[in-house]
This record gives sequence, C-alpha cells and structure tokens, in this order.
Amino acid sequence: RFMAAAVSTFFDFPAYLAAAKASVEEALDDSLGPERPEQLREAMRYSLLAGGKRLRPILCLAACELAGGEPAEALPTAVALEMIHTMSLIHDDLPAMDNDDLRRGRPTNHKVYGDAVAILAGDALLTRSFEMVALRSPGVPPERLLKVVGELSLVAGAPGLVGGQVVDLECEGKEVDLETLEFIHLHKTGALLSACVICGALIGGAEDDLIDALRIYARGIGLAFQIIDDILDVTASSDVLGKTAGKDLLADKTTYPKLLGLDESRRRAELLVSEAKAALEPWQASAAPLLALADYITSRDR
Ligand code: GRG
Repeated sequence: RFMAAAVSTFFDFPAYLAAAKASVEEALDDSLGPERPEQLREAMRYSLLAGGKRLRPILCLAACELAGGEPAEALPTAVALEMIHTMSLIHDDLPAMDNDDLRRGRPTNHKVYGDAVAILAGDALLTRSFEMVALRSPGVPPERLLKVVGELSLVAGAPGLVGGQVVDLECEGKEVDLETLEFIHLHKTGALLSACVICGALIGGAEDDLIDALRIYARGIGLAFQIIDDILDVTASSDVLGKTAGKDLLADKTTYPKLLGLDESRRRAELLVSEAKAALEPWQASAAPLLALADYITSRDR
C-alpha cells in the first residue's frame, strides 16, 4: 500500500515539462500564418521561434489544468502570452531602450531586420496575441475569453509591462530604493507571470479562491525569479554568451544583492518561493506541476 501511495503521488516533472514544451512549440509554429510581406513574417518567426524556456505558456497550461480545464483549450492563450513576452523582448532590445545585440544567444531582431521592421514585428505579435484569444480559441466560453482579453490588455499596457519599462528607463544610471526596484520587477516580470496563471485558470473555469491563491503564487515566483536573476548576474559574471555580454550593465544597475547583500537576497528568494508554494497547499496533488515549476524557475543556475 505504501508503495502504491508513493507511486500514485509521484510526479514526473521532466516528462511533464518536455511534453508541455513540445505542445507549446508546435502551437507557436502554427500561430503564424502566411503573413505578407515575407520580411515581416520572417521577423515575427525569428523571435517567436527562437527557443526560450517557454515558462509563461507552460504556467498557463498548468494553471488551466489545476482549475479543472483541458490544457488544449488554453493553448491559444498560452501562445498569446509568449507573443507578448517575445514582443516585449524585441522592443526592450532596441537602441532606444536597452540597445542589446544578442538575445538567446542570437543577434537581436533589429540587428537582423532593422529597427523599423523590429518595431513592427513586435506590434504585429502584440496584436496577434489578442487575435489568438478572441478569434482562435475554439470551444472556450466567450465570457471566459473576454476576461482573458481584459487580463492581457492590463498586463501589456501602462498598468503592466509598459509602466514597468518606463520606470526602469527613468531609473537608468541612478541608485534606486527597494520599493522602486520591486515596482519595476513586479511590473516588468511579475505581472506577465501572474497573467499566465490567471488566464490559464480563467479558461479552466477557476473559482475565486484559486484565482486569489494563484496571484499570491505568481507574485512570489515573479519576485524570486528576479532576485535570482540579480544573484546570477553577480555570481555568474563569467557567462560570455548571456545577456550581459559586451555591456557593463552591472555598473549602473541597482540589484537586490547591491541593496540587501547576497545572503539576504538568497534568503528572501527562498522565503518568496515557499510562500508561493504554501498558497497552493489546499489543492494538494493537482498543484504538483505548479509547485515543481516554482522550484524549476527559481533553481536555475544561469
Ligand atoms: C508589452 C506593449 C508592450 C511593450 C513592451 C519593452 C517593454 C514594453 C517591456 C520590457 C519587458 C522586459 C524586457 C522584461 C524582462 C522580462 C524577463 C524576465 C525576461 C527573461 O525571461 P526568461 O528568462 O526568458 O523567461 P526566455 O528567453 O527563456 O523566454
């Protein structure tokens, strides 16, 4: 009996992750039609299919399943969320913003297609994200889709990514306090991670108690993700292919380790992850994928 219990509660996370990623990659590939002109199509595909970790769509699918829905129903929304993430990276890399030459180990979109096409490819991905939800989500009740459209409009706009980016740009080269640093991270990173689980749960038909728990979960993993990113910037500075390549970003950037020290930053990240996981405790075994994803997101070493 003991063995049976052990087997039935065993959760094969690597297999789960591989299967979810494969279905996301296939849906991403299918999401771009024969756009005209060809240069626009190529620029959109270049960044959307550049092989990121796909954390956001996977979080969306996992939350849909936790809410009792069929993950396939959330797939177009999962794609939409990755499109918003991708377009934000394209725009973030532009000379007028972070001015990066490399992203995911490849030349950035504007380095290949020029600034104008990169801006427009980003715009086309953002608008396609709404199309995915409104026009390409068969079988999902329209009132759920309407809520998802609402979430996406908030997260992409001034209350979310755009607002976070503007504050970040304003603070460039300045020392900022912890409150401002947290505002930037909650808006630039946390908001989209949160929208992923909320949208997935809405499609799955979640009750309010699950939505509330997922907001706590997402806030915790979003901030922890960012703290760990800052820690890695300090501890993995020999990474020549990473996003800091060729630039001295650390010199003018406020980070958690700078404000709190490395040990306190690590403690804070661990606390946030355990709070995130505790919020899902009432859902027990059904929350296994999201619990494992919390560890995965925050245990990376690069
Ligand atoms: C959304 C309308 C709209 C505009 C975008 C440029 C901008 C406004 C916002 C910047 C957002 C930004 C660059 C946030 C950082 C996000 C982040 C933590 C990226 C790294 O995410 P990973 O590690 O990357 O999941 P991969 O490559 O795995 O997808």
